[in-house]
Amino acid sequence: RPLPDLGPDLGPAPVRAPDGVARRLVVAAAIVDDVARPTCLLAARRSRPAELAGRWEFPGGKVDPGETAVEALHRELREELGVTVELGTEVTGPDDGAWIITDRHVLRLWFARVADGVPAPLVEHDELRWLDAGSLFSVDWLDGDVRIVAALEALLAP
Ligand code: 9L3
Ligand code: MG
Repeated sequence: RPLPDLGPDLGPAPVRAPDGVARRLVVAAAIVDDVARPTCLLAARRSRPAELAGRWEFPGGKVDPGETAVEALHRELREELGVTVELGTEVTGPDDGAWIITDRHVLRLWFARVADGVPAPLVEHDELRWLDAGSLFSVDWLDGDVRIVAALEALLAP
């Protein structure tokens, strides 16, 4: 069945999730201190749009036309946090390997380590916080990210 025209916000290359709904592909990073033995990860508090402001997420954003998912992730982290990263393994989810995060977005997530720069909330965040296993749920995660955080909890070393 052909993919519907989703309009400019969803872009030209939507992904069909297992529920049959076409969604825009979003990529994000679980930035950790050590990809081989992570003990803490970086959460980012959104400053926009208004309906998401104050909620916490894995930094990242939409894949643009002509970009691969990994290219988009490097671009987003450079734009949003001012860092260069080295990617670790992908954190696969239950939805064809990805994570449905909203009715219009499906997320792919990778472990990452900062290779250059110091993360700063440059564009669409107003605070960054390193969270360890014991404080993972001390921030108000975006609804779609909550089950990903829960999955990562088991992967963080004490
Ligand atoms: N989103 C959810 N969790 C995330 C990210 C990076 C994004 N970890 C949602 C928020 C927006 C949409 O995906 O509804 C697109 O994200 P962005 O391009 O505004 O960062
Ligand atoms: Mg973003």
